[in-house]
Amino acid sequence: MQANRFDQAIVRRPSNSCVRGLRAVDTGSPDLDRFRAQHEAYIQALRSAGLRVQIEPKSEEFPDSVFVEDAALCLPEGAILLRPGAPTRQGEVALLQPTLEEVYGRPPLQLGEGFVEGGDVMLTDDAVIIGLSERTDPVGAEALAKILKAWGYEVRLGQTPSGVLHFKTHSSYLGEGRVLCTALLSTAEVFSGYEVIETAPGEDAAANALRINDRVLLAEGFPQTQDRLQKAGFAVVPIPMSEAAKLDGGLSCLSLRFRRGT
Ligand code: CIR
Repeated sequence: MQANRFDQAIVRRPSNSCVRGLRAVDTGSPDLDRFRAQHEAYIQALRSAGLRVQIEPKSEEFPDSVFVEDAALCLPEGAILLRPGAPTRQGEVALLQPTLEEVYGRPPLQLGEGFVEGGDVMLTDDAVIIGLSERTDPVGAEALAKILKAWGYEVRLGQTPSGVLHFKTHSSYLGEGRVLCTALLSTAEVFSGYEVIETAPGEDAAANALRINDRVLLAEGFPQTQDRLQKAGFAVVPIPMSEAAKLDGGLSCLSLRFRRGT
């Protein structure tokens, strides 16, 4: 299966309330105008990569709801509503339910128990890696693994490094058996069998990249990692991400990407 071949995406506009979004370290709140402009540039980048983008309205009730990736998992076989570990984010799941039902033409499956956030779930060409974290617990990971195994996926459990929000905060699947990740994750057992490309020193925040079809979207401002990816043969598109980054958000968090049918 080609994990990075997509034709659709779902995004949600940033709300005014995003200034109250969760963050591990407060480096200031996002500038709303700049965040909206960067979000628009992100949507355009998805379209340029060939995706039809469904744009959901902003939700003032949920400050972190712009980060749609965490509330659901979308696969060719169907959508799964997840259970975010952050209490303030749990209501985001119900917001996505009607959208996913409409897109797939049937109700999404539900994760019955435990907690999983989509930022901890990495789809590769031959497996799904679930990283245990502060937001994703073993009960949730097992519940998700059960659904995925029934669909024929190999599931690997990994560990999100302590102090790191999500597994994919520090890693991305680049396709063709290659993974981009920080030095912290580069020796992880869960990546055995994959070719690892490390982010450059001081550029950990570049690790949450997005391979979509023929290109890699990379957060702007990480020239050495960009160079490494280009030397490895990838067409890299830099995307401004300063405002989402203030809320610990990266490129993957801002969309659900998928294609219908295998
Ligand atoms: C949070 O802490 O939940 C949000 N402020 C950021 C979520 C980022 N999501 C992701 O990496 N998948």
